[in-house]
Amino acid sequence: MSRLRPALLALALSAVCVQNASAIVGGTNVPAGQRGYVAYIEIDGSFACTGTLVTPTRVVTAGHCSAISGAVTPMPVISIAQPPQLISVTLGSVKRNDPAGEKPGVKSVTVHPKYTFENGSGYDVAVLELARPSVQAPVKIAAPGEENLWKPGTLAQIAGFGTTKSDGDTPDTMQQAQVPIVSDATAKGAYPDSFEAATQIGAGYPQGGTDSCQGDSGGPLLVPAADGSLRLVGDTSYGNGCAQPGFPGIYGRVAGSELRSFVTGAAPGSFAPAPATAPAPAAAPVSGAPTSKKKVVRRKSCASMHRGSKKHIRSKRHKREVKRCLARRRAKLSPR
Ligand code: 4AZ
Repeated sequence: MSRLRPALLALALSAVCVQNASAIVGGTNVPAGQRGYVAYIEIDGSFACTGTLVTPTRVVTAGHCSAISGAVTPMPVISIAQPPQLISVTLGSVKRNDPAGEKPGVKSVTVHPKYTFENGSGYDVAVLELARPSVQAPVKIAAPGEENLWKPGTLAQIAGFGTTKSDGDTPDTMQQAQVPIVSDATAKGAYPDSFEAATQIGAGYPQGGTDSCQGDSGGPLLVPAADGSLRLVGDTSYGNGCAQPGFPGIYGRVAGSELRSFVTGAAPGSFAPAPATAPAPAAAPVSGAPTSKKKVVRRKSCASMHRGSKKHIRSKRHKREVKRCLARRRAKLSPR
C-alpha cells in the first residue's frame, strides 16, 4: 500500500483532469453584506468554484472542484483530494476574489470516496476544512425529516461567482437567482445517461433562462425553512450548457440520505436539527422539462489542463501556461 500510494498520486498528478470553474445565468447582483457564507474558491491561483459555509470551519463544494482524480478522468477506484495548500477560500464578500474578504485558509480536503470514474457524475461533493473558524454565519443542511422543504416545485435559491452565460465572462459581483426543483423523472429525462437520483437533484424552469453555470460548481442550492432561515440541499454539479430549455441544472443531493453519512462525517454539525413538528408545505409544482439524450460536457480548468508533475504545478512555467490559457479563453469567449 505504501508503495502504491505515491504511484497513484503521481499518476493522478500527471493525468489531465476535470475541474469546473463552475456564475449564474439570469440572476442579479447579490447586495453587499449578504450571503457571506458563499465561498469564492481558487485552486492554484485561478478561480475554480463556489462553495457554502455549513459550519464555522467547513465549506461544502463539489467533488470535481476538489479532486485530482474524478468522475471524468479514467482513474482507479479511489478519489484523490487536491492538496489543501493549493486551495484558497474567500468568504464574506460579494466581490470576486476580494482582498478585503475573509481568507481563513484550508487545512484539509475530503472528497466523497465514491466520487470516482466508476461512479460517473454521482457523489460530486467534497468538504474543505478551514484552518481558522470563519466569522460568517453558516447555513445548515436540510435535516432528515425536512424533505418537505425541497420537494419538486419548490422555488430554490442559487448563488455563485460563475459565468453569466455558457462560456461567458465571470461577473465582478456574486450573482443569485431562483429556480424550481424538478422531479427526478424530469431530471432523468433530460440526462438519461448521467442523472442518478440517489446522489443528484435537478432544478430549473422548463423554458430555461435561469441557471447555474461554469464557476458556480460547488455553490449552493438553498430552500427557505419554515422559520425563514435557509437550508442547503444541493451543491452545483453539472448541466448541458447553462439555462437551456429542457436541461435543468444538476446539483449534488447534499441533504439526501445517500450523501448524509459522508457529509456529517466530514462536516460535523452541518445538518439542521430534525424538526419537532412537520415543516410547512412547499410551493406548487411546476411542469417538467422536455427530454433529450445530450451528453454532459464538463470543461477543464486551465490549471488542470496544464498539469504535469507535482514539481511542475509549483513552477513559474506552469503559472505562465495557466495565465496564457486563461488569456486565450478570455480572447475567444469575449470578442471585442
Ligand atoms: C459547470 O461547468 C457547470 N447549468 C455548472 C452548472 C451547470 C452547467 C455547467 C448547470 O461548472
